[in-house]
Amino acid sequence: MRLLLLLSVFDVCWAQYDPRTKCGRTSIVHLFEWRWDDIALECERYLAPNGFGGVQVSPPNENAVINNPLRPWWERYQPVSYKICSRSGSEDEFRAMVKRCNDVGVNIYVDAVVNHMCGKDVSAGTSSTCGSYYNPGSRDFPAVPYSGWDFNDGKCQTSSGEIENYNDANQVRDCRLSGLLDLALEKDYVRSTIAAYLNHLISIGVAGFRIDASKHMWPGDMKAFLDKLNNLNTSWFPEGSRPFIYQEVIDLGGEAIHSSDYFGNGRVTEFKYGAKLGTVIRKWDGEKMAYLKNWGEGWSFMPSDKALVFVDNHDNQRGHGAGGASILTFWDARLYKMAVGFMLAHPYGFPRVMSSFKWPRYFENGKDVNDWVGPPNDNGTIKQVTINADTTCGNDWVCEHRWRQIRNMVIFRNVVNGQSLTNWWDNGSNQIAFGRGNKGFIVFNNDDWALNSNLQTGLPAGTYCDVISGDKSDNDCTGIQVHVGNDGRAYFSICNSAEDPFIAIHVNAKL
Ligand code: AAO
Repeated sequence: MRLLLLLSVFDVCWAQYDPRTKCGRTSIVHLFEWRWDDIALECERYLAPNGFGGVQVSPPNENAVINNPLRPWWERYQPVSYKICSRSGSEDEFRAMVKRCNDVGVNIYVDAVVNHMCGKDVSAGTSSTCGSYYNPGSRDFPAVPYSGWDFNDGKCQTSSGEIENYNDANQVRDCRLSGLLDLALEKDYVRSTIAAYLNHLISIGVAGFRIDASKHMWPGDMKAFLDKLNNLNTSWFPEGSRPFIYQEVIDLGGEAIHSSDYFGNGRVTEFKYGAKLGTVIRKWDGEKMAYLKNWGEGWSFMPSDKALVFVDNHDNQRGHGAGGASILTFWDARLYKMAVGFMLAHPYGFPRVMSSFKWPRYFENGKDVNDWVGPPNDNGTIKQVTINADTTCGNDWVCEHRWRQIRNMVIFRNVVNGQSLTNWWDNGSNQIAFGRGNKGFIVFNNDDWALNSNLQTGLPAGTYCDVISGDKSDNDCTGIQVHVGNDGRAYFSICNSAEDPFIAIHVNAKL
């Protein structure tokens, strides 16, 4: 009886930190700005067969249509109602996607924008993705409904009504983030309205939420609406499953608000991860890959079981948010693949892979003047994700998650799941290697000279297919082969000019 009680307490505690992925799947992918129809197809044709655990989707609710600039990606962060009705599709299309993805064991996580409504200076009218009327000037959102009482105008203490100083936690939580009308989450009506929106999504079958701009809400106010959430839909999840919660909090240190303020509510985005990993792999500030030996809490990151990690996100890949110039993206493909490979091989945190669209990046005085450009579209309608003969994507969808090196490391992470980091090796510079128990081993050469080393892999003897340079198909390997001896050692040779200067082997790619 006491054990049972203990177990159930443990279960309750772990609840909102658990992504509830199926079949030992250990990562998710953000399909930024994709249409629901395309996501449904991708779950069936690619994500499930390759072991992806879930998808973070763009905000599904109705938003302000912005025409100046013309349909920027960021208009989706300006809600006008909680109708499921966006450029990605209708509620029916959303429901069909959730069902089709759940049916193949791929979870859907919704980007929930609940800190605010649209910008205060957006004109009143029906320029919205579902045609609902709204009037930001008078704080009127009848399609919710919200009115003046439901916003923080009276509570904010700055003269501009905007966040002016990130060292003042009150401002950050009670004032407007770049003009966005700040909801009064201390009110039960607002909390209940948000919970009703999220519960609607839960009833459809979503598995959890990325909570946008969490830093701008009081953790206690968030807890109040999170406590109102229902358990997940039992058509796909075990009875009593709680929604997975990961909160977007930017904490690079040096501000009033800390990630740890939010641990009680769920996981938190670890922004130091991508900023530091980018610095190391670019070899800036005297950083070396050898220093990654104590990566994770040893780098003063949050505890691993609270962290949601990523190399880049939809903001910092284009200079929004935080992280700065060190952030690696698909634009720096060679280094990016190493960074994502490292993230997926390393046990720290729960990882999210980014999947982007291409835009006409153009720098003026160090700033990308096209950082606003929205997804590939025809007169505003988002373009389909077409698939080329070589399995890459067309129509300017980058589909990093389909790059062989990244897809195979998603699989690697599933294969080594539960194994601790073992057999660390480095040359004191930028050549490193480590294993995950007796299941997998990875070697990087980011130095300006060749790597030629005999290393302990911890793997059973045999011939393995390197999943970075190729694939195992039938009993053949289209890439480099690695021979592990009876003593577990193998000889690795990686030229510094190799297309991808890293090698990864695991027990499911043994020939
Ligand atoms: C748009 C227009 C605005 C206009 C507004 C209203 O661009 O000019 O005023 O509409 O009409 C996205 C876009 C915004 C867009 C918004 C609404 O990024 O450009 O505004 O949609 O359409 C802060 C928040 C963080 C937020 C991030 C962008 O804390 O929550 O800004 N991210 C999320 C979403 C994002 C979205 C929103 C929130 C809003 O992911 O896509 O905005 O829904 C410091 C603070 C950070 C702060 C940054 C940027 O960071 O610490 O908390 O992030 O500043 O303001 C170093 C420091 C680092 C610092 C950074 C930048 O790296 O170490 O701490 O420098 O100074």
